[in-house]
Parts: sequence; structure tokens; C-alpha cells
Amino acid sequence: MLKPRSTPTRELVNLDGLWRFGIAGRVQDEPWTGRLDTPLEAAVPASYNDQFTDRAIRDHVGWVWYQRTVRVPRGWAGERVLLRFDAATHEGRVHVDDRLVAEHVGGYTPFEADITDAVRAGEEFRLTVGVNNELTNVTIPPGSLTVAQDGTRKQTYHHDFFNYAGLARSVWLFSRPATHVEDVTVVPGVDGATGTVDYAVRTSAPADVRVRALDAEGAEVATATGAEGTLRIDEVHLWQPGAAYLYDLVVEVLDGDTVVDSYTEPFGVRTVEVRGTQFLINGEPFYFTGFGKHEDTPVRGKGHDDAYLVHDFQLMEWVGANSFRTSHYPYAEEVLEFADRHGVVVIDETAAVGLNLAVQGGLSGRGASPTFSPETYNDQTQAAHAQHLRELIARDKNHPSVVMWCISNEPSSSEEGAREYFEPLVQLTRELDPTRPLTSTVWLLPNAETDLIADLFDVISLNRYYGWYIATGDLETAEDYLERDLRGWAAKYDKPIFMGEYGADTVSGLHSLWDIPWTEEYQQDYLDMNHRVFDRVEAFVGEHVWNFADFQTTRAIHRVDGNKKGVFSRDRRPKAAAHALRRRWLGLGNRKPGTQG
Ligand code: GCB
Repeated sequence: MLKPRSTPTRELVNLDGLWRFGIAGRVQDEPWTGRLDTPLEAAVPASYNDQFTDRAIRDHVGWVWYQRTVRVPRGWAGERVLLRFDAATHEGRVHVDDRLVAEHVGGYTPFEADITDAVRAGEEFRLTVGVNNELTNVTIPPGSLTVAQDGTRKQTYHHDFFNYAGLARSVWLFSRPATHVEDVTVVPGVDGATGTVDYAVRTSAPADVRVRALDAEGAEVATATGAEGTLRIDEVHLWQPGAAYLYDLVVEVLDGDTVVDSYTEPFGVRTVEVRGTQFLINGEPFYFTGFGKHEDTPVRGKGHDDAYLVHDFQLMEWVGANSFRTSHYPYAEEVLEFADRHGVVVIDETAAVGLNLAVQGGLSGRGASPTFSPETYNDQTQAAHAQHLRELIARDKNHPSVVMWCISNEPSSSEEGAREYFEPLVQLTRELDPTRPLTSTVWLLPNAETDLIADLFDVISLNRYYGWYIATGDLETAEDYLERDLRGWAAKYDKPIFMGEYGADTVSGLHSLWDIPWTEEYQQDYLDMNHRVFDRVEAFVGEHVWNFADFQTTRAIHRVDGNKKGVFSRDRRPKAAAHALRRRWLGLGNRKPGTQG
């Protein structure tokens, strides 16, 4: 789905700001039929949970309502008028005045509604949006929902991060010509010094199409007509990790000589390939350094914030990180665009976190339910996962920063049914995007012998906590376990091995002379131990520390005011480990430590 942009034929109005807000049960029934009966206002974009002092709002399970009035610009008569929600977490229902105009399930991908027939240029309408935060066995991410006899809804989670919800990303009103560009796909390639750009344009109705590639200075470097084709860019300027370069693809829909729609999609020319145990970008071995992140800040929750965006990327550059993973859901599009412009490499992850009842069962002492079964994660879950993959790839396929899809985090990959669940999803992802490698992270228990799905993927991504959850506080034993584990995978598979997560909770400012978990010294020693092992394993292609920053977690997990595995605190101050990582990562030049540049 194309990002709404202002172009010569399209206009855009941002609807962020303060909206009337209330939770179901405290506002009238059918709140879209009139003015929302509430004293509250909530900021958009931001999760609603932490904006208020009321626990009933923070922990609310079910629908909440947002409302504002919107005026359609008077010059839009004759244009199609659309609403676009960058995200409604996890389900959205949109009403224009009394009319339902859109419903969408999935909290981290955008959706739009053509409201032309419901509004008039120059006039106002009432926009009411319901957002539901419930997670069940058939949502992505999944959760468990129980309803008590008195109707109280209780939500439990299969992930540790707080279930921030609401309108955490921007809302837009935009105009589009009736005959327009619906979609653009750009697949770059390299042929010697020439860039090849396969493009495909979908229009809303049969029409002539012209495309022009402009370089960063705006000079036209290639042009073609037709909805599909290949552009050739001589002396191409590659998009490189750490040295971004973007072209623009200007797509025009023509009626004779008249341009009826114009849309500009930025793109980069780079290649990605897995060959043997190497991960190649532009034909060069690439070594990932960086983090698993979260969209998480005080007060805003998962709300997108440009200041944090800039600051987080500054910190990543400062520490020498060349990449990050959008753990555990697709991030705001602004984040990927920023990564595109600044040469930061992204592993783009779906929201499929928690397809794993083995972890929960073990911890609760109730015994594990089977993860994949008609009562638990079933065909409907798989269909929701497939739909999520379609929406993610439709949104992010043209970002040069995205070098790999991570289709799930820590599923129960050694359990019966895992293969049947994942094989069709892997196949679907490869059909949707034949150009990017695929991975899925492996949780701490399956090893090379017990895992049932690793062969389906191109890169083996391991999340390992030896020295934290296993062999806690005993880094010698942890080192031995880790090395044996990694060598097991290296012996079995001729594939790159990547550490998707490794980390130790650390309270900023807590120090000790001794090797004591939770201290800043322990976090450093823990990371050093991991790095010693990584550097001994040849197939190793990168390391993403868990996590970039401390983040808020759900109540039902043993944490001290959130997950403290951040290398930076939640307010982005460096722990000692940040300085140690900086010493290791700066100057690596995207190369594995110890290899020649
Ligand atoms: C994991 C999960 C991540 C958790 C982390 C932890 O394996 O992927 O979401 O936050 O462990 O700190 O326990």
C-alpha cells in the first residue's frame, strides 16, 4: 500500500493532534452517532495507555473511541477523498458521521477508506474511530482472552512487552484522482556499473503509464513507458550500508498528454544475497551489528515520535550499530524511510511474536498446551499471519534498507505442527518477495537437532540467553553451552548464523566488583563472553543485542518496572555496556571482527 504523499496531483492533510477520547462502558453506546460523551482528550499519534492517570484506561481491555471533526478542503471537489490510518492497534473501525467506512484487523499495518461518497468538499464531517486492543488465539500477535461471568475481560499475553494500543501512528486525509497509481513495485539489480530497475505499476483503471528515474540531484537518469519494464541507470550510485543513496521513481498516469496522476516512490539500488554461510549486500559480506529494538517511550508508549527517531538513530551511529531488527512488529514507515536515507540496514519483522505455548506452560507449572492445534494456533491463526505478511510486504517492499524478512519471533519450532504451520507461510513470503532472504528467530530451547523448521529459512537467527536465563551468573558454563550450541547449528546447516538476541537485564547505576547479574559490569562481561564465542564461529554473520533500550513490559512477568536489557536506559542514557559495544563496533566497517576489509 502506497504511503500518502503530496504530489502535483494529490493533496494531503495531517489529522494528528488532540482527539476526544473515551473507553467503552464510559461513553454512550454507538458513539459514532453523535458527539463523543467524554471529558477526555488523547494525543494522536500516541498509545493512549500512559497518557492518563486512570488505571482503568491503562489496563482497559476492549474498545476505546476517538473522535474529531474534519473539514474537507474546498478545492477537492471532483477528487476522490480518502482516509489513511498508519496503524490502529490492534483492530480499527472507522465511521464518517453515522456511516461505517472501514474495518481493519492487525495493529501495525496501514489501511485506508475511500470516503468520497460520504463527504463534500468544503464541509465538515464527524470522524469516529474505534480501536480494540484484544488479542486471541487467532490474532497476530496472539494472546489469550477470558471473559468472567460479570463480563470483565481479562487479557493475557504471550510476549513480555506492554500491550500499548490506540492510534500510535499518524492519521491522514488525502485526495487522489479517480484514475490513479494504485501500487508501485521496484526491484533493483546490478549489472556491472549499471543499475537495473524492474518496475511494475498497478493503476486503478487501464491507462498509459510513464516512469522517470531521478537521481539525488533531481536529474533524469532513465525513463520508460508502460506499466512494467526495466530501467537501466548507467554509472549507478549504489545504496550501501552506511552510505545511502536514493533515487526517485516518478510514476505518471497519462490521458493523452495530460498527467492525470503523479506519484513519487524513492528507491535505492542494491542487491542482497545469501551465499553459503555469507550474507552479501552488493556482493560484499555484511556483518550485522546492532539491536533488537522496540517502539517504546515514556508517556507515548508506542507512539511514533520524530525526536526519538532522530535520537535513536544518532545513538545507533554513536555506538557503531549498522542495523536493527523491527522486533516484534512492523515499525512506523517513517522509521524505514529514515533508515533508507541514512544507510541503516533493517531486518523487518512481522508481529507474529508468541506462537509458543511451550514457554508459557513451562513457566506456569500448568504444563504446556500444544502450540499448534485446532484449539490453540490453528488454520485461522495461520490465515491471519498470511494476511499480515501480505500487508507488511505490500507496505515495505520498496525500502532498500530492508534486507531480510523475519516472519516470526520465537515460535515453538521443535513442536509437532510447526512445519505444517510455517511451510506455507514461507512459500507465500517467497512468492510475495522473491528477492529478500527470510529468517525466523529460534527461542532458547530448540537446538540444531530438535528444531523442525530452520531449513526453510535462509539465515539461522538465534535468540540466546546463556548467562542470563540459563547458567545465570555463571559465564564460564554459559560460554561452553553457547559454543556447543552454535557449533551444532554450524555443523548441521550450510547457512549464515546470526544472533538475533542476547542480553542481560541491567539496572543503570548498579555496580559491583563481582560478577553479579543486574549490574553494569555483568552486562559488559556477559556481552564480552558472547563476542568471544561469536568470533570463533566462522558461519557467524552478525550480532543484535537485546535490547537497544529498556522498555515497558506487561504486569504478568518478573520484571522490575520493565525489561532492563537495554544498552541504553528508557530515557536513552548509556549504560557501561554501550561504551564497550562502541569500542567493539566502531571501525568494523560492516566486516566481521578479525576479517580483512
Ligand atoms: C526473548 C524475546 C523478547 C524478550 C526477551 C527477554 O527471547 O524475544 O521479546 O523481551 O527474550 O528479555 O526475555
